[in-house]
Amino acid sequence: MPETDACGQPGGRPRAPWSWPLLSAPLPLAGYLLAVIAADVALTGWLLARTPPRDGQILLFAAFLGCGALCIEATRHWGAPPPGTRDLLSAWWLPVALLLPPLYALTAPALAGALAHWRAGRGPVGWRAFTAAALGLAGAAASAFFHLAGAQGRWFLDPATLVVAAACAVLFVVINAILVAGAAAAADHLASGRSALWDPESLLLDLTGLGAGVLVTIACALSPPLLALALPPVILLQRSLLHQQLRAAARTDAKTGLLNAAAWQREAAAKILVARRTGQPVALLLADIDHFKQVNDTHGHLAGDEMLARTAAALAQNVRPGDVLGRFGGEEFVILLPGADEGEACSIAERLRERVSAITHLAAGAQVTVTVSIGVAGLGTHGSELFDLLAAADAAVYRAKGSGRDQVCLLPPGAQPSIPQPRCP
Ligand code: GH3
Ligand code: MG
Ligand code: MG
Repeated sequence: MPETDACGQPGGRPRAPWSWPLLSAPLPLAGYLLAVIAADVALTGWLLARTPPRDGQILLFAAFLGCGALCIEATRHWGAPPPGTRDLLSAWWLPVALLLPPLYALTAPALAGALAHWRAGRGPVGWRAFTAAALGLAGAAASAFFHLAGAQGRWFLDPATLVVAAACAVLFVVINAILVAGAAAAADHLASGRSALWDPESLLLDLTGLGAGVLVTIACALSPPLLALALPPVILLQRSLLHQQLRAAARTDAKTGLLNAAAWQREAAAKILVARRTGQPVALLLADIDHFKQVNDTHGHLAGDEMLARTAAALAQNVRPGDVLGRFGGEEFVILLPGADEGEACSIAERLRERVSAITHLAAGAQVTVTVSIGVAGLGTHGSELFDLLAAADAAVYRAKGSGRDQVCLLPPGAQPSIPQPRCP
């Protein structure tokens, strides 16, 4: 878990905090990340001076670290998961926090982070150091709280102390989430940071990690050798969690957060099959950014990428949940609109065209804007296969470009793009 994704929104903008190398990050973000890392280092030094580690504790700590290392090893051959991927290492950090003094919870994520970085090359170093520090501080706070509550002996048999342990687990997640959301805010990404905190899928993952962590803690408090029994199920959970996230990433276009072309095609073809069976109308929009090469040439490719992401976000915000939106190619987007006939599709396309033309981005003091030309095609009118709709929408885009760009076009069935035809109302 809490290598929390603070910014995994479709068309996530501005840049996610982890995409900045630490030293070239904007000042507020770099300052925030360094402050959290410095707090972690300073607290570690202070705790080391106050509570030197003891032999028995070091042995237990090494056992938890070993379990964490085995979890990392069990998935490292799948390659480096994208930053923001959640893991189940908290299943080991929570017991460290509850069963050992706060010093250990503070240092465990940094050691595991270094190992993950060495073995699996996971994530940008600055972000990796920050997430380890955030996890460490959250773990140390949970640990201090639990020890202050005075849990002793066979505490896991006392329902009241079990509730305190669960509360500490929640505290661990909440503090970590707040620290990560702070980075998102410092990267001018507050809205996405908030949504990441309350995203139901993320909450479920956090609860899974917490549940596993509490169970491992109880097993280990009963008898440390029981860790050997806890290890296989946690590894299995970790692998399935990572597999699920890698599958999701494989469907997604990294630059815009939309479906990539292959995933879009699969999902659109499935929706068309359903529509053909049920007789529901379906329309397809193909949107192509106008003169995008000029945007790159004038303002640079980074500004071009930013406009791509902003265009994707504008489209995503203005379609319905059942619509299928994807990045089709370089500066082309496709949207399948189940339930929409051609008239409705033209109105939707017109609305999308307006929204995109309202986007502005400041690049080196210059305002960047873009427009789109959108081609419309309808199931039945332009064919019964996805390929037919794509071809018809492409021809309509071609017409829109020829008629001056920044417009929506629907061609009658069988029309050639070079023959003048009326535009959408
Ligand atoms: P038109 O109005 O006729 O569509 O003109 P255009 O310049 O948009 O079309 P053209 O096909 O000539 O150029 C597309 C440009 O899109 C060229 C390419 O460099 C740019 N592009 C494609 N993918 C990306 C990307 O991921 N990032 C950036 N920044 N540019 C991209
Ligand atoms: Mg194009
Ligand atoms: Mg273009």
